[in-house]
Amino acid sequence: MKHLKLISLVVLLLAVCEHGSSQNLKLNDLEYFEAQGVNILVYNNLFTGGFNDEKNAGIEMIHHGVRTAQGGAVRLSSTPEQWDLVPAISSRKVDHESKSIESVLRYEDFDFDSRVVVTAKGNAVEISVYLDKPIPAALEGKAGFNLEFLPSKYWGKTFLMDGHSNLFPRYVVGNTITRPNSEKLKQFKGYVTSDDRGTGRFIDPLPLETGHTIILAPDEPERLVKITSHDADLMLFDGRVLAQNGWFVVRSLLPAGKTGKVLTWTVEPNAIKNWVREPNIGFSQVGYLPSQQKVSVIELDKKDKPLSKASIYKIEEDGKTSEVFSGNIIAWGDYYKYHYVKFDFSSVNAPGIYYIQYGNIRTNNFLIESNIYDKITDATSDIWIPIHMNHISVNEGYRMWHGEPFKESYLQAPPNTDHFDLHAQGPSTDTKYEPMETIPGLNIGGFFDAGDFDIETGSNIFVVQNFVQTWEYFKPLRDQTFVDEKQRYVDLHRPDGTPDVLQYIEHGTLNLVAQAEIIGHMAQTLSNSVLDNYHHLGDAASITDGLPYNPNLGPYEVAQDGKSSGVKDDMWAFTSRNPNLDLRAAATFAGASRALKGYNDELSERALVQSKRLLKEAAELLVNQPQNEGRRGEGSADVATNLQLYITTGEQQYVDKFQELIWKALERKVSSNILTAFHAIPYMDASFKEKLRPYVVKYKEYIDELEKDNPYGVPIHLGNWAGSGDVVSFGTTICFANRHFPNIVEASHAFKTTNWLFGCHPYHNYSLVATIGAVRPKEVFYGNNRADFSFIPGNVAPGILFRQPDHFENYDDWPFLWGQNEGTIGGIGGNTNYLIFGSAFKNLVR
Ligand SMILES: [Ca+2]
Ligand SMILES: [Ca+2]
Ligand SMILES: [Ca+2]
Repeated sequence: MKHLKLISLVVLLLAVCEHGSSQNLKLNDLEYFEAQGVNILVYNNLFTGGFNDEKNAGIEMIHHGVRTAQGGAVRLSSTPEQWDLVPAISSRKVDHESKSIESVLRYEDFDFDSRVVVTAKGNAVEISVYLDKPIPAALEGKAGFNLEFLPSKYWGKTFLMDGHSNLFPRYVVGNTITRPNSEKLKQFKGYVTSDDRGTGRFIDPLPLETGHTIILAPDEPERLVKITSHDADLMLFDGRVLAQNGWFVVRSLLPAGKTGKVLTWTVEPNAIKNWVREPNIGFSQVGYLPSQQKVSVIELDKKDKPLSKASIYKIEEDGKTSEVFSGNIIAWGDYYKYHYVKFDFSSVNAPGIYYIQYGNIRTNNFLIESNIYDKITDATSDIWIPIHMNHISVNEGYRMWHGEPFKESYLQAPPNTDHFDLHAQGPSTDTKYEPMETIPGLNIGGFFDAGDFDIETGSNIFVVQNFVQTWEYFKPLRDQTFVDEKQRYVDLHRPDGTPDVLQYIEHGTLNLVAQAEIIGHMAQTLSNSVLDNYHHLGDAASITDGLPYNPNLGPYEVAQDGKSSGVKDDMWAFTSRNPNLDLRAAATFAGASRALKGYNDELSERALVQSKRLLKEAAELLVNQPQNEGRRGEGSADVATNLQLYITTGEQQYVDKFQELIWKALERKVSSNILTAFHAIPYMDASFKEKLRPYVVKYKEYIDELEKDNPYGVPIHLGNWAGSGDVVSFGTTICFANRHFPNIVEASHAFKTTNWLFGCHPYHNYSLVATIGAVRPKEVFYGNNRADFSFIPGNVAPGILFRQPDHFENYDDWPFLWGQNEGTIGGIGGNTNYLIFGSAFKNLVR
């Protein structure tokens, strides 16, 4: 007995030691610091140019499963904004022996290098900044070390600065001063994020508190972090004072005139003892058809021990619940950070209200019913899409979503202009308009691009194409929207006798035809000319003053007749001619002309005229511009364009070109090109379909491969914009594959897309489509109402964003990360693509 006791004491001691050491941060093989419940990443994700500061880079902390801190770096302001300068990480050295990561941060504009060394010290990291040369004079009092904390995880919680207690504010009520613009550092490419209203001064936030030790959230163990610096003041700022997407910033200035180790912080995140992340039980929030396969994918902490069984409970009419099914948990395996198991409850097929019980976790309720998918596109078609109609007012009940935007039309963008939304005006205007001259008449029709308000011509072409395709394949007669182009007024939930999709085709075509007629070809974009109204949040009609810019007036001055102003707020038309864009427009105009015939004959005719003209001119331009030859016919869009041109004109040259391109494209990548081939089937002879068959077999192999790639069996995109769009395309492709080749591709695969979109995915189990999902859709999206922490119904979020090296996330209390929460109108991830998927899927279910 004594002997036994001794052994158990040793076991106990070992367990204690192991537990104690598990709280120490280790530098793991993925090159970040790790303890159970704490990950500290050191430039695993880098700051990028272009849209800059997406709050996704720098030194980051994933604290009990949530990425709560990022942006750790030498920064040049107290509360860096999206277009403030970011450092390049010119080197990064990982030293497992000394448990440290050393990086060089460089600001090219100031020839300024600093070295940031992060070293594990027990349960903390020490962050030190080294300088070989003193900071440049221009950066004295400006260069500092910052670390940013996610407001939605800290507001309402407390912090202690040198023992003095305080609350993180729910909303910013700022302490700011203004200083002369001469003291402000340049922003990215010289852009300016705010309009100083002629004061010549910029806003400089003051710290909420200053001290040497800050303890964040001592009242919330999951969020508790202690930061200490003996050699510098720690200041706490609220970045929301300058921009709604700002974070709480802890900052220390770097000392002037010093070299060597100039700053040291100790950052000690609390790790909850024996913390294990709660299982994420993925299932379709929209529910299931009685007959369909029903599989929950459960995401588990690798330290979690999977249970052997889970249950389904039914909710009866009297409110009582009873277990109706208990089934085995089947292991799938590891995928990045977590372990995945599956729970198949397909045998539960009686209509009713249910929930899943896994251990002591009870999910919210879901339905099994034959009509659950009937309404999956209604919010998108009735609400999201009309709210994104430009150059028109949109009303809903008592609420005006927006007034009529951009009444002053657009100015000709001057030559050689770079644009913050990734466009450029080339060396000439390619139009009859003088630089900065108003181009009247462009303020008609079209759709807002996304969370911003510009007309992206390329994506508006997709949009009209998608509507035409929806109309021609599915003829949706749904009419819930009043659209009056003469009144320039849209009223939601007011049927007007015309199918809404036809009105959306009309609205999109009106802008594209106006571009072709007025400019002579397609503009790249109609977009903001100044950054300070590009990030606009609020009514689109208030982005500009509605008055054309008059250079004879002073800044902010309005002409006596009230018809022009000196405010430089007019949007610009970027008009460099791109014959490939013109070709795509020509194809789309032809489709729009077909759809509009009998509804708006005049517009149908104008679209056809422009289609023929652009087709002819673009073809000539492409022949005469050898530099374009390489581009022509290379991309997937060109394959689709040639198909559309053939459908429209019936001309042999287009079908020849299409035939030449499609097989090459399928050889290159079957998964991204086969949908175009399916769309061709009705227009080709039987041999085309036969020739396609082996590629469909290959596509089926791709579908099967995905089952091994990840536990959800869908294509998971790991880029900077999350991949709902790919999952939607995947579902659409399956629907059409099943339509043409039912013996090769079974309809059941299409449910992988609905499952993913409606809740069966990593990180959380909320539906990624705003308001779709009986009980728990996501609550916040990056729409143009994001400052209200809200959503526009029917929006599809890009969703589950991957952060290097192993983290998936989707914030549902913080809308401002576009890569996870924005919705777009066209393009790959566009909500009009979801309309096609939903229509095709409902057809398949029927
Ligand atoms: Ca845009
Ligand atoms: Ca209507
Ligand atoms: Ca104006």
